[in-house]
Formats: sequence, C-alpha cells, structure tokens
Amino acid sequence: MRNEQSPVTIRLQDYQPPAFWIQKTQLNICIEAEQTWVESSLHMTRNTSQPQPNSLVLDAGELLDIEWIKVDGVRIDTFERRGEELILPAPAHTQFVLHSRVRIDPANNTTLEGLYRSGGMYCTQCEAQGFRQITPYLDRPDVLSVFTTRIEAAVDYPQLLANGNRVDAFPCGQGRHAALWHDPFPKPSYLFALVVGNLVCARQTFTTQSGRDVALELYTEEHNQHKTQFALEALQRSMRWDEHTYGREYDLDLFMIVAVDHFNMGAMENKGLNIFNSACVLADVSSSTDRGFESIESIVAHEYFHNWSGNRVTCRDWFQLSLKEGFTVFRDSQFTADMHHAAVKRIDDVQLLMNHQFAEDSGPMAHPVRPAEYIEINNFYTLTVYEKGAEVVRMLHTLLGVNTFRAATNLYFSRHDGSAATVEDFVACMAEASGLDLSQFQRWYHQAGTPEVKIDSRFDAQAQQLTLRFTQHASSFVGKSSDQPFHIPIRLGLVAMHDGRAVTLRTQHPNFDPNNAVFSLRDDEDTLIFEQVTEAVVPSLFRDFSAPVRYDFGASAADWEVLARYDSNQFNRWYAWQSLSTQTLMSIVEQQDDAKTHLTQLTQTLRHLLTDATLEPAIQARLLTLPSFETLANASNIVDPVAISSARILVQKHLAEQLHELWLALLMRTKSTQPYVFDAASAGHRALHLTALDYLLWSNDQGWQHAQSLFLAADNMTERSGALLCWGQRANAQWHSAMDTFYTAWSKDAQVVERWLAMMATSPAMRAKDIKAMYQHAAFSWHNPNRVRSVVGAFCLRNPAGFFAADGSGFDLLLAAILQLDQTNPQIAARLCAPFTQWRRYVPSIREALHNKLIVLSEQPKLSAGVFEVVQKSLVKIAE
Ligand code: B3K
Ligand code: ZN
Repeated sequence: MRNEQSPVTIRLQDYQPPAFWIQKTQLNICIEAEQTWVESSLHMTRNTSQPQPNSLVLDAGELLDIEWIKVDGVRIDTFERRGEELILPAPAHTQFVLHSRVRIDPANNTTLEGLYRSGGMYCTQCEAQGFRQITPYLDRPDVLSVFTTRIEAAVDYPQLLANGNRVDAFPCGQGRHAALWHDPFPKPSYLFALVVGNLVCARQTFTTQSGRDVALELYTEEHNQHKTQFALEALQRSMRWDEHTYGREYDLDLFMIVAVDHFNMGAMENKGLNIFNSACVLADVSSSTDRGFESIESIVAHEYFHNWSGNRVTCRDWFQLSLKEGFTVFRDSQFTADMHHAAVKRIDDVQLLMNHQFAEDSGPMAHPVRPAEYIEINNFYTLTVYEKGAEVVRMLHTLLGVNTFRAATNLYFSRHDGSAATVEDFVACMAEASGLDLSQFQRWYHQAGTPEVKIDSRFDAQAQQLTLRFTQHASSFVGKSSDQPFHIPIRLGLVAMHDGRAVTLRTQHPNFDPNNAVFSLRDDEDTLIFEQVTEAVVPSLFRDFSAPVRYDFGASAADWEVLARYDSNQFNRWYAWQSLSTQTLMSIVEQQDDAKTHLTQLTQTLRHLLTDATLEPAIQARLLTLPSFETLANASNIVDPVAISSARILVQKHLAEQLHELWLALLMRTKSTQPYVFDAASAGHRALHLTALDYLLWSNDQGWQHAQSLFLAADNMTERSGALLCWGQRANAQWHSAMDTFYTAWSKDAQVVERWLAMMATSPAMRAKDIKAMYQHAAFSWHNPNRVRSVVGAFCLRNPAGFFAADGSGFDLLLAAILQLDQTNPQIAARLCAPFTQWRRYVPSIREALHNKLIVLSEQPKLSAGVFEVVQKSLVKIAE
C-alpha cells in the first residue's frame, strides 16, 4: 500500500493528551460476501484539562469508504479527510455521541492490518494503528474505552468472536446470524479483535488461585485440530506461573486463542482473544521440534502475560512500547527459565541479543529502548525495544533482588491498573519500592548504543591484592552517541587460575553488594580492589550477562580456557568458550601468525569440554558449538563474509577430524532409545546428538551417511529435520532426494512445509536463481508472510554463501522482493530491508553493491512510509 503523503516524523516531545475521551464504543460489524459494513457509536467527552479545540480530529485509514457521520444524530457533511485524519468541526457540547458508517473490503486488504481475510476466515490486527482501518476513531493507546461489539455474518461462518464475554447470539434471517460481545475492561483500540470463521474449538478449564473457573478455547481450521493440545497446556502453565511469580490472576471468564495462517508477526495479545500466527501456536509430537515446542510455549506465555503488562496497564503512547514489550519479554524469559533450564535459556537469549541487537544498536537504525521519534511505528518493533528492553528490566531485577522487585511490580500494577503509563512511571515504582536512586539508571531507556567496558586487571602477589580498573564508554552509530555514563550492574566472581576454585570476594568498595556479588559501575572510571587474594585468579565478569554491554579484560586464551573449563557460572563457561573460539576464528580470518597455536589450544579445550561428564547435555551441546556467522561478523572491523564462512568451515573440519573418535562415541552415546517426549532432559540429549552429527559431517567425505541414517531412523521431527539441516550444509544428491522424500511426506502440513522451505533456502549451495525457481513452487506465496520469511528472509539473513554471492545476484533478488512487497504488504517489505541497512560493515565491494541498492530504493517515486524511513536512515551521511 502506498502512502501518498510525504512521511511525517512523530516526536515524543510533541506528546499532547487527547482533546477528547471515548467512554463507550459500540460497534456493529456486518460481514457480507463482497464487502463489510462497520457502524460505530462513540460516546465521547471533551478532555476539559486541555484547551478547547476547534475541531475533532479522528484517525481514519485510507481503506475506509465513509458513508456518513453523525453527531448526536445530526449528519455532518463538512468533514475533511487529510491523509489518515478525518477532521470535523468540534461539537458544541462537552458530551456527545459520534456515529459513523463505513464500508471496507477485507478480502482485498493485503496489508494484514485492520480487518482482513486469511484463507476462509476473517480476522483483525490492530496494533499499532490498524483499528483506524476499521472505523474512524481516536486510535491512540491513551484513549481507553469500554467496547460492545455486534458481529453479523452468514451462517457459513459459525464462529463470531470478539473481546470480552459473549452476551448474546441469535439468528437474523436470510441465512445470517449475529453475536454480541461486551468487554468490561476499558482498553485502547489496538487491543480490539474480531474473528469470523468456520473453525473447530479445543477447550480446557483453568481454576484461578481465587477459585474462579476460566474457559480456555483454542480455535483452528478443522485440519489442524490435532495440533492444539500443547498450546492449551502451555497456557495453563503460564496462568499458574503468573499467579505464583507475580500474583497476577486472569480477569475474564473466557480466554480465547485463534490460529491464523496469514499474519505479519508471531501473535497478538488482544484482550481475551489472542490471535496467533499458526506457526507460533500449532504443534504436535509428530510434526514439531523441541525448539518449536519451546518457542510456542514462550509465545503463548508472552501473549498471556500481556494481560497485565500491556492490557491492564497499557502504554501512554507508542514511544513507551518497551514498557509492555521489554517487561513482558523479561517475564516470559523468567517463565521459560523456570520451566526448563535457566542457563540454557540465558545462553539462547544472550546469543540473540549479541548477534542481532548489538548489530542493530551500532547501525543506522540504532535507537534508544524508548525511541524519541519515528516515522512508521511498525519499524520500532525491534530487538532493541524487545530484547534490550528486557535486559533493562533484568538489570532492575538484579539491582533490587527478587523480593523487592516483586514488591515494585505489585506497586506498578496496582497504581497504574486501568490506565496508560510511561517508562518513568515504571522506574518510579522500582525506585519507591527499593529506596534506590535510579535517576542515572534511566539512561538505559534514553541513550542508544551498546556500552563498552574495559577492565584492566592487575594482581599484586605480595600485597595479595587484585585490582580491577573499569572504564566505560558509550558507543553508538556515529552522530547518535552520548557520553553520559550508565549505571551498570556487574555480577562477578574470581576463579583460581590453577584449579578453577571459586575465590572469596573481599572488598571495601561501597558500590559492591556482597550478598549478590554485584558491583555497580556508575562512573566513567572506577577501581575495585579485592583483598587477601593469595593466588593468581581469572575474573569471571558479567555473570549471567548481568548487563547488555561488550566487555574486554584483555583475557588471554589461557584465561578464557580456565573459565570455559571451570567457572561455576554455566553461562560464563559458555561465554568463555565463545570468546576463545571467536579469538581463534578471527586469527584465521585475519591471517594472523599465531593462528595455528590458537587452533591447537582450542582443540585442547574442546577435548576437555567433550569429555566433561559433569556437564548437562543441553549445556554441553551449546558449549561444543562454534560461534555463529553473526558472532564473527560482529567481531570483525570490516566484515568479509567469504573469509568468515571459510574460516568457520576450516575450524569445524579441523575439530571434527582431530576429535573424530570422540564425536563418534558421543553420537552413539546420545542415540535415543525411548519414544519421543518433549521435556528439557530429553531435548538436551537430542541437541547433543545433533551437535555430534554436525561435526561428523565434516570429519570425512562419508560424514553425510550419519545424517542419512538419522533421517531414516528418527521417530521425531527434531532429529529428522535436524539431520537434514546439518546435512544441507554439505548438500549432495542424496540430500536433495531426502529433501524430496521429506516434502512428499509432509506436504499437507503447513508448518513443516515452512520449515522445509527454509531448509532449502539456507543450504549454502543455493543461489538467487534457485530461490527464484522456488517462487514457482506450489508452497510459495507472496501473500503469506510465513512463506516469504521462509524463502526470501531465510536466504538473505541466514545463507551468507548464497546472499553474498560475488555476482551480486543475492542483492538483486532482495531489492526486487522489497519493491514487489511494498505494493501489497509494506510492513513485511520494511522488515526485509534489514540486510541493506548494515551496508557500512562490509568489505568495499559488498558495501558499494548494498549502498547502490539503497540508492535505487531511495529513487522510487512512491515508497511506503516504512520502507522510506529505513532507506532514508540507512543513507544518512556520517562524518567518517
Ligand atoms: N504486541 C504484538 C506485536 C504487534 C506488532 C505490530 N506491528 C505482539 C507481541 O509483542 O506480543
Ligand atoms: Zn509482546
């Protein structure tokens, strides 16, 4: 959809409270075969705390065909439409009813925002600004209203769902029927939802801690009814956990989830009626993987947790997005850690943060957790707002401790219940409950960029003192950096160099909290002195990644090895292994003289980790895995994708050959002997089994046969698709035929087909021409975002060999896809621009080619606001 208006920048500093409130919203939505009618009655009052306005300005999207508007029953013909604004003369009374009737066309709404058709059903997506494509409204999160919704449709659509409680359902003649819903909780329009379809429903009941029964309903198309059980159980676990951990009880008598095939993102937390991308909710033991189950459980939990962090307490404006998203991501990560394995969850989260959020935060799209301005709000559903936002809440949790943090969230939920809050409100509750001064801490919300902490570590054997001298430096994309020091919590320990023992921490520093072993670094520089240190130690810093920073303590390979082998903090063992192997890989990428020595040391450490019987399988799997392409790209001053990929293969091959017997023994030892169940322990075994397979694939030319055997023998999707995935890294004729067999067996299962498409697209042998051929495949559709992500997204983001092919064909492919999608679904088009935004990181030939594509985009006569914003920000001139 093109935006004919020139894009406007919205700024936090311009925030004004609304001039009107809407106490009550009554909607009447009539779905007909060719069109849909929406009538709304808005019971409005003037906000008397604001100056008296001359006009009433409503949000009215360009998809609305307005039939009439009335104020207190009198038709208004003097309205004006300006872009997405509908401007009426301000009504004379302070209280009035605004009544409107509009026509919309859900079947042709390809943006998947507002009300649209997905396959045979109708559904909505209103966050952030989709409601204005349904009816004229004050479509902003600080206007909260009580909604009553009447839905009418043909009886071919038995389910007529909306928020709240169903208060009535009745036939209306001529093969049509209607339902009436009432949601007693005032909510902003972005939480409105409606679903109309021919769906089956799986039901369970949950009894809350206060003894109320809540009906849980999961709606899907009939062919998916065998895939609902897991999500319903995950929902029950989430509800119980939120009662126990945060004292939050569900508030309606009904909680519904609907699975939808066409969806721009993962899921949406509409009040009482969550709508999910099918891929993020449907699962069963035959078609899902361990990772798939974990991810569904965490998304179900995330959306459920929003009922309090987002819905009961909502955001004042979209700059406060992280207030609900960062907090809710933190809550869902605590939940997953409690359900499964805390250190594993932490490793997975930090990997996402370091690989992708750090890159975002040092590039042209860098923005603070609470952005100060935007053009297209959909561009700000970012890793910074979500993941770094969650890290900021985690730091508060670290500084306050479990009990005080709980007291602070209790205060926040009770003080702001039923209202729209800000980040300051949240931090104020944290400060009030703890007595801490968090004014400096607030900078985490306002300053972009990943801080860098340097630590100079000195041991004085005679004085038995270890001195750690810290300096911090706020670093960001040039022109956006700010030099105010952050309040950085550093959880730490000391590990004896010679046998890995934990050494007692004795210091007088006032900013060191001995109960939690947390040092608060608040200044640009500070020095921490540990006394009575009788032997050489290695500092184990930022345990559990206590702050989202890059740090450097000048560690030698030997230091990292001590930590990787002995640190009592499992997360830091993984971090040390990653650092050690990154050091080795970068020495090869940069062709340093000591690369060979590094490799020998790395092999030694890996041998130790591989034979450490005390490690739990899930942790061991992660400790045996080499850093990803992205980790290495982030460690490079100038990214050379070819050099990185070949170094990674070289090292993987070396480790595979040198330790061949051990990998083989590990493969045998971790073979599954029991029928498949999904739980943390057996998932850990499978992860370890697949890690061994991944190395064996490279240990000699016959390695693929292990993958083939596993593919043929596996009784579960984790191993079956895991085998195909690693075998795909060395795709041969047998891999292609196994992929064909796999597709034929699963072609009716949409979620498996999406995984198959992504496996095809990420095999390093694939080139742009092969991806173009995939566009013709029956399973591909430009109108289904999951299919676009599985093919175009997977190729451009996760197939460096293909995307960065020297002839530039990968870049041509991406440009064409963006231009095409910008006509139909601009949100997806803007997301796909991500690889272009990083152009400055690469070697000159790639840098120039990516830059050229951005120039081509910038020269298009009409771009959506979303793509326009990304392109414009990426091209901004910087002083080198
Ligand atoms: N709140 C939604 C995201 C909406 C994205 C709009 N472009 C899902 C979530 O974060 O829970
Ligand atoms: Zn969310």
